[in-house]
Amino acid sequence: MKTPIRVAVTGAAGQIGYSLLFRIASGAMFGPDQPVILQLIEAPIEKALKALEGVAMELDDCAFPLLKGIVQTSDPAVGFKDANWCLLVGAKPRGPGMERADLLKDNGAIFIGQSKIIDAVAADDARIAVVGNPANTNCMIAASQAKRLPVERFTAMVRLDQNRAQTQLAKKAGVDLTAVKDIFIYGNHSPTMFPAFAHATINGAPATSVITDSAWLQGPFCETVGKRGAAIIAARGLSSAASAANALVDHVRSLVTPGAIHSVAVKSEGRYGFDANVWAGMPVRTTTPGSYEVIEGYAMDDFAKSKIAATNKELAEERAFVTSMIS
Ligand code: NAX
Repeated sequence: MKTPIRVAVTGAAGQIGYSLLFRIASGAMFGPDQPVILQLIEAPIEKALKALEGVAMELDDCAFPLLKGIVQTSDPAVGFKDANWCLLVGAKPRGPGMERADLLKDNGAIFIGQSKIIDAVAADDARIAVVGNPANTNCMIAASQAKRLPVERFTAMVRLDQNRAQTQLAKKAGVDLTAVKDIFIYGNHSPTMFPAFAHATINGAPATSVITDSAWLQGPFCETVGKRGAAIIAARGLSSAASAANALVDHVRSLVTPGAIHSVAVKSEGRYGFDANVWAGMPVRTTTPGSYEVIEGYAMDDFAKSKIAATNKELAEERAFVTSMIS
């Protein structure tokens, strides 16, 4: 039997957690022959820990053959101990009347604390994937605290946006979803993100030669993808959860599958016109399990450049709000 992978998940009793944990335990994230141990971390709140107990009971009741253990804790030092993957889903939500800067600072404190502990106690090969919003900046903050773990191990999720964009292109073209390839998300996981349709292909042809309505691509397409989270809240009364959990399964699965090409928010290092120190969505190719290289060289036209400039501006502003916390 393979050695189990230890997967730490924060916010484990939340909405996303409730869709995510069962997929991990069933083998969807790491494959059908890879055992896992779930290390579930919740905020030190009685109600959350009680709910976590219930989730762990349900995991038990699924009798997943690959699930070799469940840790339940509110202590990150316990939850992140020897973890190979740290999935940072838990975050403070934006409350009524709360300023964006305050949200960034409150979450900054959480991600600084968690990252210091991850850096101290997680496995040597630990990888960190951030979902809790604002995901890109939380990831940047977490990476800023790492002394042992290299920064490229810290990624934030833009895969939900990629999946949304893929579906919208397929619907517009009237083709099967699998016909759409190479649609990548640049920038922030926020309405400013840019789904770079000019590089996408549909049945191997440029998407722009199949969908010739450029006003739709530049307008409603970008808007629908960017504002999809708000549309789900308006319809469901709750934010995206199952699709977000599914996207995290895809994010990690692609990162452990050599050759996979997908969108991930990584340290920009100045690529594609982003500030060097922000975490921005861009295309990557997985090299070895857990490692990737950024795919460079996609040409950007003036429209793409203006979209990237806008999302970069937002990321730079978010970084500026928290600079004093991380320097
Ligand atoms: P919920 O509010 O249902 O769950 C969050 C859970 O995190 C709660 O159970 C809470 O007790 C826990 N938590 C809070 N602080 C914690 C801490 N310091 N340590 C451990 N646990 C902690 O939210 P949910 O719908 O599950 O969403 C989680 C996060 O994902 C939110 O920040 C949300 O905005 C973000 N999202 C990110 C997406 C992305 O694509 N990057 C898409 C979906 C989602 O909106």
